[in-house]
Amino acid sequence: MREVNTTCAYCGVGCGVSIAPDGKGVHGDASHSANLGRLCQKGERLLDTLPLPSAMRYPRLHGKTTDWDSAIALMAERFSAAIRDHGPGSVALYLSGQLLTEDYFVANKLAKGFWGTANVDTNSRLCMSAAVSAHQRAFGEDLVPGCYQDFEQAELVVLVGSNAAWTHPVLFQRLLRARESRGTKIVVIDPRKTATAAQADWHISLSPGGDLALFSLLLLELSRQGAVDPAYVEAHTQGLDATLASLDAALADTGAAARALGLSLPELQKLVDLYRSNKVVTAFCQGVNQQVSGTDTINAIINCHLLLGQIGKPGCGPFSLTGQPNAMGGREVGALATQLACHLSFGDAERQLLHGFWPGSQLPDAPGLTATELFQAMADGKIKAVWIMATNPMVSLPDRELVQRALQTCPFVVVSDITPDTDTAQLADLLLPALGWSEKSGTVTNSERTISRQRAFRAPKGEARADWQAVCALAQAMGYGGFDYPSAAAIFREHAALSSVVKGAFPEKHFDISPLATLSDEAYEAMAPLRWPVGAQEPRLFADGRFAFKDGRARFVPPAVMPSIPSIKAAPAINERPARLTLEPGNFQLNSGRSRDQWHTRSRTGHVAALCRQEWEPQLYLAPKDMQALALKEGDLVALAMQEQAEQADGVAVKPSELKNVSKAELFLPVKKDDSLKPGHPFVSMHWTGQELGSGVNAVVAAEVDPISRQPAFKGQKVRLSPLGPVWKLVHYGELASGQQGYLRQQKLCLESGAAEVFYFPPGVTPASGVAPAPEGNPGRQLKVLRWQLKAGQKTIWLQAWSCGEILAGFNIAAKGDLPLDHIALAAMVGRPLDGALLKALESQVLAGDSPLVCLCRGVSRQGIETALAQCPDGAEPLLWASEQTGCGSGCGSCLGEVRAIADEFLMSVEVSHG
Ligand SMILES: Nc1nc2c(c(=O)[nH]1)N[C@H]1C(S)=C(S)[C@@H](COP(=O)(O)OP(=O)(O)OC[C@H]3O[C@@H](n4cnc5c(=O)[nH]c(N)nc54)[C@H](O)[C@@H]3O)O[C@H]1N2
Ligand SMILES: Nc1nc2c(c(=O)[nH]1)N[C@H]1C(S)=C(S)[C@@H](COP(=O)(O)OP(=O)(O)OC[C@H]3O[C@@H](n4cnc5c(=O)[nH]c(N)nc54)[C@H](O)[C@@H]3O)O[C@H]1N2
Ligand code: SF4
Ligand SMILES: [Mo]
Repeated sequence: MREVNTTCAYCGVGCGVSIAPDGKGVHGDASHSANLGRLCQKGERLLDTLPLPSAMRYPRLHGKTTDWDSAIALMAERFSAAIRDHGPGSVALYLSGQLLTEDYFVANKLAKGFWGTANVDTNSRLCMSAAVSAHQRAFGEDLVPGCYQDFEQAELVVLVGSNAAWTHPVLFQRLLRARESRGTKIVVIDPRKTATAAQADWHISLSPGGDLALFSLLLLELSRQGAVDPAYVEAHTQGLDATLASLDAALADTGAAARALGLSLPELQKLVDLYRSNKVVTAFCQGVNQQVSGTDTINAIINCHLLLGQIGKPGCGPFSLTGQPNAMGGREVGALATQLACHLSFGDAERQLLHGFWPGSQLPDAPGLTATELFQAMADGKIKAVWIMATNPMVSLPDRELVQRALQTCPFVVVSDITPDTDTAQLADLLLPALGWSEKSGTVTNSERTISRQRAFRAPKGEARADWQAVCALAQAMGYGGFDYPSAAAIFREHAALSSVVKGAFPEKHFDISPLATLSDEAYEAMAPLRWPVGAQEPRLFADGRFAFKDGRARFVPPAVMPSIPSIKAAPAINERPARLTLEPGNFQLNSGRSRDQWHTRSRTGHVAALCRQEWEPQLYLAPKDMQALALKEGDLVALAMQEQAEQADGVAVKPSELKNVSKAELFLPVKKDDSLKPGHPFVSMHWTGQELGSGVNAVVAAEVDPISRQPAFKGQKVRLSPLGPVWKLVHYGELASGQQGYLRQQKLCLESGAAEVFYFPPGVTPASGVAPAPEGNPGRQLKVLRWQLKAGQKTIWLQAWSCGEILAGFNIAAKGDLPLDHIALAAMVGRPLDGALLKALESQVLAGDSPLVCLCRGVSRQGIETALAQCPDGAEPLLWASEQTGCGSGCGSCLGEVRAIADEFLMSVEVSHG
């Protein structure tokens, strides 16, 4: 057996990973051009994610196991009937950037080619469609010009609306190393001071939504100050004058416009100087794509690069960071409702070409419904059968309530997933088990156009099938020819052959993988990562200044909607207002995005304890000024609702008595202070689902769409925030039932060992102190109950423990308001003999909050040791001092090594801060 080289399952960096011959080890593939051997935390933990809490092995119809033949026969019947009775517009596919290119290719072929509907959209609509539209408008085709080496060869890298340190970590690490070796400057434009911004040379904390105005101002100033490459503009572009003229009028007062964005004139000038005197890469992601003006903003960025002639050359260019591992592959095969295969559009010649290529096909003559339009049509009863593959729209699409209504209205919902637990799978009529990463085989394309193989290295259990196999089975059952592929390789060859035909007919197109049309099965199996256009020597597109329009010229694109200057007045207004229960709607604009260790709707990462520690539970992060203005303390609960809904309501905060009938579109979140935020712009991680929150974050995010790309503007949702004050929180440890009822929200935590569950209670409601029922399967077991309380400053913490035969069987900890706890340390106490020492340790750990306990014997936490060290007099030996002051290490002494390490670390940090 040999190592298997495959590609990471997560982000669009597309790192190569090598799997040890026994399938038990993973490391970065040093030969892969994307990562050159490096991996991030998520990549390192890939194998840990594979055992799912409940994997899907067999098809299920309305919850009951069925077989594939029956499932496919039923699908053929339902989809055929819908098309026959209601037309091709009544069926749809909703796909995902986590499918392989081969899956995507056949799905698109089935719907667009044979069902005759363009109702094929993908979660890339929520992610990349603004970039797709902007590329098409500027370049004539959806093309990312640069490659990752540009990040290393640039003199300046500007990251706009990208938290790459967390979301594209390996690429960001490449950038940091380049800075070390050659002094690359890094500028981050983000309203939040993210982990990425914290490492930048300059963080521009722009007013949210200000990017279009900023890059428009930059274009104007560059051109006014003569920083133009006239030869380039003259030879390779068109539309500059018209673009400048239209912007001139909108942004006449540069100073006022800059100030409104939160920038001084000298700062704007600094940015102008940086652009005019450096080779610049401008990389952008969801902070730009997920705006109402997303497409215009990307074109504004591209405009600046065209003006400077900084495109198609080493170390410069606009760079769209793709989100998912195969968002790019989906775009290549045309699996968006707004395009056909191979970057074709819906013109007659293009449709003719495809018709000729797929005998018997009938192609739609207009774009289909985009993601949000599709679910609206579904809710309106217009879609009679839908197949959702590798995405969880109940959580990820805007307006969860609408999505739920849509899935409940649609008469036949098929969902293909690797687990039946997702919020979407629970609403399916028919569930199909798909092969997941490690079991499936095919290709993916990353952000820099590199196609790499994903290879199977584990045998699937049960009857899960590759998504392409399920699609082809349905197509054949519906009587369509051309779906009898023997392998993924055969599909890939057809994709490449189509690219060859398209290139022949439209030579101006740049997407070209035609040399791969003749790959043998063996060559496909062995295929090393390669970039398209396949066969080109030059890794960048447009090196020759030729773009994909017939005339070869790139387009300067003026904004379709002129830049609106976001007002920064909202922030002081909140601050001036006296604290009161409900703020008027409109004062809060909710920002949402990714946390470091979780992947999207958590179906692949929420069960790995190590990936859950960074953020145990959903929280609403708030700027300190907002906390103050609303008289909120950390841990207080707030109710969050969409502004639209708030406007209909009477403007009064939820009263506890009304909480029984809370609207679905309301979220209850504890708040956490976050210095990185601007007032008025709270942040929440997008990852939380019905399993943790009883609902998803997008229950309160309706997200207007960008009129050009139809991408939802997730990043700027107007919300109403109603403080509910400190409420009772209870955490239960152990496998027993906690005996709780009447809570507002409950969530199981994912721990390496042991179990824990968190409960939040409505205002005015206290947790039950009843005896926990005996564990299931052991009804006769006698439990002893112990109840007591602890004082932590002003706060009273209630404890209740159950012992069974002198063993601690489980316990509850409850308090009103903030209750930080070290869940790992506490859960580990369950199952130990309940003696005085354990009780003492338990109490100390509770008082230590979420600081881990170091000395178990004396109950001293890391925090306690650090507090003592901070008071250590000069000349005293820190270890001895800490031990004397806290008692740590004076019991069994086994913690002394750890105490010494803390003391050393503490001394180091003191030296660093002094030196
Ligand atoms: N850990 C992790 N990594 C991932 C993923 C994941 O789920 N988890 N998902 C992958 C996918 S599919 C995607 S699309 C990418 C997304 O990668 P990113 O786009 O980097 O991630 P986000 O956190 O969605 O948003 C980025 C930043 O946009 C900022 N922002 C909000 N509003 C504005 C604005 O008006 N202007 C500007 N300039 N910035 C703004 C936010 O504050 C946030 O810091 O991540 C990929 N990588
Ligand atoms: N509020 C807010 N909402 C957002 C965003 C945001 O920033 N803020 N970001 C948006 C963006 S950029 C994105 S990309 C989306 C992501 O949103 P989703 O696509 O909904 O998120 P995932 O959790 O990745 O869903 C993938 C599903 O496919 C399943 N799966 C995994 N592998 C396979 C396979 O091989 N075959 C099949 N059939 N199933 C598989 C997984 O178990 C999971 O249920 O969320 C969007 N929604
Ligand atoms: S950077 Fe992205 S592709 Fe690379 S290992 Fe991390 S998650 Fe995987
Ligand atoms: Mo994404």
